[in-house]
Amino acid sequence: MEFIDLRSDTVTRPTPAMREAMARAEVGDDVYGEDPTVNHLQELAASMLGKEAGLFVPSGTMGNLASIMAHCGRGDEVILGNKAHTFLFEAGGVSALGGVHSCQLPNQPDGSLALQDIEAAIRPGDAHFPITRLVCLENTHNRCGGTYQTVGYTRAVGELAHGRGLSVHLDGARVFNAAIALGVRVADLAAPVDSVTFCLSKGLCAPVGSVMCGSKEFIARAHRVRKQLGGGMRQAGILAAAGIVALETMVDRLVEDHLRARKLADGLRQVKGLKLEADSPATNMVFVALSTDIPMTARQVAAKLREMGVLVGVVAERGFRLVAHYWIDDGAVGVAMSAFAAALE
Ligand code: TLP
Repeated sequence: MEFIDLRSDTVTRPTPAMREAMARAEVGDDVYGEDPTVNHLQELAASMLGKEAGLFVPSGTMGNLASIMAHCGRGDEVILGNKAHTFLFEAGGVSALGGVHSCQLPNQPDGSLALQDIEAAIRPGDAHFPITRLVCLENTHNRCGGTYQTVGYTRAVGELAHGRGLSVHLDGARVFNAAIALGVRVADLAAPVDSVTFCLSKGLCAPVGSVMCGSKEFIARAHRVRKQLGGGMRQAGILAAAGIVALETMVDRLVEDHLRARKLADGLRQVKGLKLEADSPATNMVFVALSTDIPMTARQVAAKLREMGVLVGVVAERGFRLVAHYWIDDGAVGVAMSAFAAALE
């Protein structure tokens, strides 16, 4: 059965144009810095993000970890949200592999960290405490509903952090979705932060990879960390070639995913037994909850949907996440809505 896969935008397969570019890619040994396609991708990414340099890494998880390790030494502290992907879903790599202590602040419903909470969390210089080094933001914010942070907010965090001698890293796995939703340049969202990781392998549809961007000096440090983590990939131009096609052709179309997510949300709002936040979705993610009168768990409903050819993410006992992406068209949105109605009948 051909499934309609709404579990994530990570399930996107490469387009025919990407496969062609991959087949033709010129390659070299990237650990020696000699892969022309990787170099091209890194330069293109850095220029789009408005940073001096870029570094191709196998995943968003490695990009965030390598960034935090390049900013912090062992025993230093990173301030992040209690719903941050880096805190919840990266297997504790920051502490397990980086030796970096984390201070989790409550994410506000829109995914932001309150400025006064950040201010209050910065440690005074006292030998009892770890040294606060870094603030991490996430844009769009996955677990807060695919919400976006504005340029003004990001700037305010940058000013606060820099004023206190801290750096800022942005987990921008979906920062292009944020830029498209806000109608701003992605470089404007990245300007206030010292480093950003964005993913090629989510809504942008490339099969593998993320790019870290920052100053030349930061990327030089990150390069060493990537090697330590085993992320030196040799003839990685095969993968980078798809990333170039992603950056050149897949950014502007993200607006279609946002429109389809809205259509899906509006349809699901009409299904008895489902609840959605009034202002959702902000971008390409739709979070849906089962109302209390439904005598099934999300897992049980998801199993019924699967039988009807629809895959959804189960994110809580009674909660789902559905993500619109390149391989979800209007027809798929219609099928998913009908499947939910049938599953809850
Ligand atoms: N997120 C995945 C899952 O891990 C939850 C998904 O399906 O959304 N930052 C953010 C904000 C992410 O959403 C993800 C992946 C990552 C980092 C990690 O990227 P990868 O999977 O490339 O390591």
